[in-house]
Order: sequence, then structure tokens, then C-alpha cells
Amino acid sequence: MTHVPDSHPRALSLRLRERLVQGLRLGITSEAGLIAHGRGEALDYLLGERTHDFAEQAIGVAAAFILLATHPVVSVNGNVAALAADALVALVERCPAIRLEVNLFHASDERERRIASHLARHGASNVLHPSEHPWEPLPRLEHNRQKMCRDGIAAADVVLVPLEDGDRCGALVASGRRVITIDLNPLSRTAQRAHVTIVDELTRALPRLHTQLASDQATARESLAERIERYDNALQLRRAVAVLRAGVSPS
Ligand code: PTJ
Repeated sequence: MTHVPDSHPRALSLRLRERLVQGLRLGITSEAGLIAHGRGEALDYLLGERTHDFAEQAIGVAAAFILLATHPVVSVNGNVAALAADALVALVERCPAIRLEVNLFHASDERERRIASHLARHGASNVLHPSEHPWEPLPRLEHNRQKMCRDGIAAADVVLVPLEDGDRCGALVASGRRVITIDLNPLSRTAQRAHVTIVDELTRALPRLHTQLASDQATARESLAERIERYDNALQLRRAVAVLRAGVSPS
């Protein structure tokens, strides 16, 4: 593993890259995952590598959806597992109703099992994955992402699908579930189709979601429902696109 000193001006970014490279070596991240990460890096650079108000607004509503859900599930792919295993486990510790379910675009039973073990090593228990748990297909989807574990996404009313493919996001929305995503590209089909789009880098967004869940745990259900009612995802996406187009000054 390449040592990145704290003094390096791009230390944070390089360390995230290292996690992905390690993920590839451990057999949990796909080769295509490195390309997806590069695209995310470029967009994050243009956003000034910081969390904007449009993401904060979305995080507030994401927390409301999760806290009001009967059966919230977080879908974990190879990039998400490599980048954010600890943050996912912390989320479940904060909100034990959340289940983690492995769901991959690039089909591999072996990679599913490795991701589940990786999450378990970071403290997760009962991670669902279709290679070992009964699953049913999500209608309107023909590739590997159609798999929904019966005790997980198939039973879920709210799903968080970070770094997602647009057609699955659309199929989940069409299935009647509430869909939250984390995606640095406000123009992606996923971003445009989800009910709540957090336009932010995954490893910045998840700890913020954790904090929001903690501070909202005693918030009245009516207030959470009102927050959802007032929220306009299309507006927050337009704000994100405007920042990308205008550009931010480097910090
Ligand atoms: O492990 P698998 O087989 O399920 O594959 C996972 C990837 C991510 C490779 C697969 O889902 C894929 O190809 O995704 P896309 O279509 O490239 O979409 C990923 C989206 O996430 C893009 O819009 C990226 O800009 C965005 N993205 C990438 N890295 C980050 C990110 N958004 C937030 N934080 C990131 N770190």
C-alpha cells in the first residue's frame, strides 16, 4: 500500500484511491469500479471537494425517510464496500432497523461473498447477498442488479442505493419503494430518477447522514413527514448543476 503523508496536498483524495486499489486487490471492487471512481473524482474536484447546502438538504430528507421507514435497506456494491465499510457499520449501529444488502452490477458470487465478509470484518452482522440468501427479481431489470434478497430489498420500503445504475434506480422507483442515492453526478439518470439525491462524495455524505440520524432520533414523526413534504429534489439538482457550471474556487 502506498504511504500517503498527511502533508500531501491531495492526501484525502489519494487515500480514497488507495482504498479502491486495495478493494480491487482484495477482490471486492470491480476493475470498472476504478473508472467509476475517476469520474466521481473529476466531478468532486469541480464541486470544490466539499459538501454543499444542496447535499445537506438532501441528507436531512434522507434521514427523515430512513427514520420513518419500516424496513430500510442500504445496497452495497464493490466501490461502496471498499470506500465506506466503517461508515456503513456506524450507520447500522445508529439505526439498527437498517439492513445491508450486497448488490452488484458486474455479476460474481465470489465477489458478493468477499464483500459480505469484508463488511463482517468491519463489524457488520447479517449482511444479505443473493449468492447465499433467497432472492426474487426486481421487475423491469434484466441484469444482475435485478436480484433482491427476500428479507432485504424485496421487503424494503426505503432503499439507499449509493453509486447506482440509472435503470435499477428507475426500476426501484417504479416498484413503489422510496429511493435515496448518493451520486456526485447531478445529471446522471440515477440522480434524476431518485426521490432524494445527495450530490456529494460518499465518504463525506455517510458520516453526515449518521449525524443527522442521531440528531433526528427524537424528532416527531410529523416533523419528519413535513420535511419530506417540503422537499424538492429537482430544485436541489438544479442547484448542484449550477455550481458545477459556475465552478468553485479551489480551496
Ligand atoms: O461493484 P459493481 O459491480 O456493482 O459496480 C459498481 C460500479 C460503481 C462500478 C457501477 O455501479 C458503475 O459502473 O457505476 P456508474 O454507472 O459508473 O455510476 C457511478 C456513479 O457514482 C457516477 O455518477 C459517479 O460519478 C458516481 N460516483 C463515483 N464515485 C463516487 C460517486 N459518487 C459519490 N461518491 C463517490 N466516491
